[in-house]
Amino acid sequence: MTILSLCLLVATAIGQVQRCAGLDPSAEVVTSYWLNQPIAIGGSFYDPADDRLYLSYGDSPNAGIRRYLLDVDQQTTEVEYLYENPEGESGRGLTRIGDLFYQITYQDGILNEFTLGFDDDENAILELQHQYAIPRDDNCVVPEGWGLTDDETFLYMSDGSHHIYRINPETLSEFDPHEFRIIYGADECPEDSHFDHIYSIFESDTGDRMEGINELELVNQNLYANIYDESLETYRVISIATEPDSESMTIERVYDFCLLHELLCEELLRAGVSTTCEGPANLNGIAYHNPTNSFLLSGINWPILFQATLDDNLNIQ
Ligand SMILES: [Ca+2]
Repeated sequence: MTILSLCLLVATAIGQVQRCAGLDPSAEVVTSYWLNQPIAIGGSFYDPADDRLYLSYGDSPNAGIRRYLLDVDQQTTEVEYLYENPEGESGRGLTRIGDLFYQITYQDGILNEFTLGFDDDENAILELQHQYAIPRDDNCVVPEGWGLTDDETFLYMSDGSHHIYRINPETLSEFDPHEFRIIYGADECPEDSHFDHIYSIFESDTGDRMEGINELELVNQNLYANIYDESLETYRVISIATEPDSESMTIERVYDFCLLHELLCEELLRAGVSTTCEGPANLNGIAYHNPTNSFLLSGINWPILFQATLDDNLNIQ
């Protein structure tokens, strides 16, 4: 798919779909890539250190972590299989601080910590170093694991509510995964578990809570998040200017990427993969691509990864 054909597809899609108003004027689809196999993406980030896109995916017992090399010319990807989660763990948010990779899992409440290594055949793998419990707040909320990102010091986790939880990785050893597994959903909470900080996210125009905070990406103090709702047709990405220790944060901008789903349908029809344009919907997975100051966006079981610029004035280093 060329940039020109993408432009034509944009025009076609706008004409055909009434409910989709098109891209935010500041957003532009740059290109796209075929994934070799659609997966239920739960979290993603791009690592400039090795020029790879890392994806955490799947529900138990088919969860894991893969990484992809993007072929700009062929608009394809080359995949490496880094880790398979054991049964009981569903892959959600994924990020890296220094040499450590972190994956949050879903309702089992586990934060996995890995280092990158190699197997006997010199294939890259993620080696599990520790498992921690997701810490809980003082009000005895027991969050699920949804999105995960970092600012190179702290982890930031979402749980599908209007909260974002800041976690200091240096305190993770205080959280016992076995304790968490046993009392998940119980009425009593331990007194020694807490988050470093909890943010509440509100809509700027109404002041309402923004529920469904999903996959996260923190870029230069701007926090981006996919928004989930039960309609399974949500394509919104919000941006928030973070203030480190404020208790509440207001959404600065909402990007509607419904057009990406229309582009996806067009490509599936063109490739003969689908004859109905029905199928995968929800946008999920947002990763900042440093070399091009753009974002890599995909969805749950989308076979295509889109690359888009969101804002001209991010001025990201
Ligand atoms: Ca991300």
